[in-house]
Amino acid sequence: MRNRATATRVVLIVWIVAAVGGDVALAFGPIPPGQASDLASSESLTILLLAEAAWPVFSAVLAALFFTLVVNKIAPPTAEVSASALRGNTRVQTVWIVTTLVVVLSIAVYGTVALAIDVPGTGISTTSASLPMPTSTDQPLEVQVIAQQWWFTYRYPAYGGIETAQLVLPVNQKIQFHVTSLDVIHSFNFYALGVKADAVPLNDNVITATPTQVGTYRVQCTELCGLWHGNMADNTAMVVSASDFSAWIQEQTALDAPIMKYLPPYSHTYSGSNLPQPGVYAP
Ligand SMILES: [Cu+2]
Repeated sequence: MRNRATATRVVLIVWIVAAVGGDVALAFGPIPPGQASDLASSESLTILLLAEAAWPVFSAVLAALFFTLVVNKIAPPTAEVSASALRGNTRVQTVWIVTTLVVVLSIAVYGTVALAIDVPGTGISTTSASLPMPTSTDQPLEVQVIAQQWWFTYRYPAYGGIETAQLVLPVNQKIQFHVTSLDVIHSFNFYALGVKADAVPLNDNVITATPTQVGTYRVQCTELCGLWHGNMADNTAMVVSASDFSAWIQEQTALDAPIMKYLPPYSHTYSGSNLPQPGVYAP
């Protein structure tokens, strides 16, 4: 019986150390998707908070499992214990109800507030914004993502609607992605920016994020879209300085000049005669 009391205490202490230690480690560990945009940062914060709330519960379950399988085996209780031991045990009931209430209500309040107020980057809408204006950093730069079997192309309506095969974005500029598809359902995933949006034909899916770290990133399709879905990824998406961005835009504008007359006018969705056909480009 004494062994049992000691073992209970040891399991309890190990659980407290694991719960606190794990939560501290989480706070300092790298949490996906990272800090490459305001949206990614807010997603990382949400994941961190959920993990911080879940880890003590998860480690308590492991501790209880250990107690049941090991301690009960080595130092069995003298009398049979059943759930009836909880009846009338006000302390256990209070701790149980208050703890779960606090955990669940905190997560609910945080989630509701984060959704209700426009936390930078969480603004996701399916309504179309008006067509773009020349940009400043507080005014979003519209960038269209056009998915098609099996590649993404991008259009920059603020710069004459040029179309490119590579995604380049200016750092610290609010980007309003408009995601659409020309054929089947795809999904645009710019993981590092925390941006993931379905690309659906005849739909304009809008998601906003401000990239905050210059770098080279991966974008990929995350919706099975046919034979070469697995190849629908690009490791050369870039976030660059404002001056590098305007140099790149100028370069692309020059490259696109000969084919601009074949491009359909910029639109939030493409269909029918507005849908670019390969034959159009034939000389
Ligand atoms: Cu795809």
